[in-house]
Amino acid sequence: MFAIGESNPLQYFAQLYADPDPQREPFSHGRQMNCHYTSRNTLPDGEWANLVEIKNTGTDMSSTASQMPRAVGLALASKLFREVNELKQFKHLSNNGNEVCFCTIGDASTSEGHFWEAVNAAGVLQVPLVIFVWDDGYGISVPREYQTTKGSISKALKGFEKEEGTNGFYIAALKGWDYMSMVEVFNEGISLARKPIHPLSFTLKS
Ligand SMILES: Cc1ncc(C[n+]2csc(CCOP(=O)(O)OP(=O)(O)O)c2C)c(N)n1
Ligand SMILES: [Mg+2]
Repeated sequence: MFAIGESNPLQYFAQLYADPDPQREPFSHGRQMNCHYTSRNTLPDGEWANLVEIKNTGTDMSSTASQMPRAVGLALASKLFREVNELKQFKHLSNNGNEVCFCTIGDASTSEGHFWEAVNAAGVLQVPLVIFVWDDGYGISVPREYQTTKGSISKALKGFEKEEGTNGFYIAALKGWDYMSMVEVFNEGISLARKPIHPLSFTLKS
């Protein structure tokens, strides 16, 4: 968030010390723990901001994996903007559904029910969602082998993998310490997610 100019050290410490001042702590006004960022999607008068021109971040929440159903919803919104003609007029909310939702989660948090509901729904709906599991081998002090079947979330997800003629999704295992190769895989994954796929079609009924 510092690198993309969406936060700064003053805001970081304001959130850490639960500062209620919205100028210093714009993300949650002191209500959340540190590193819970979000971007404002409305203007002071309550109207929608121009979401196409800003970097949009949906806030994390303290219950691990609770971001997952919201990530599916955001990705589904993008798909709807792509496919539903009646939504094309809202040019300030979406660039014709070209957005990809990039969502991150810790390895231990993949044990939560929300995670499994979300990956199943994403595999069926074929929405532009990229899920990045930060696998550091621990959930606080619990080692991965006591937390995840086969000690590997990519192995455990194998049955969800996309095959010729099926839905599902692509799975890639990366080296977390090799930043440049991660960037390459992210680029590839995001391009794949952005490709139009139409296994389900949506129509807006009044
Ligand atoms: C639903 C829920 N249960 C328990 C916790 C307490 N808790 C906070 S972080 C954490 C471990 C998370 O581990 P992991 O997902 O691997 O993320 P990491 O910190 O290792 O990146 C737990 C159990 C929580 N925040 N929410
Ligand atoms: Mg972890």
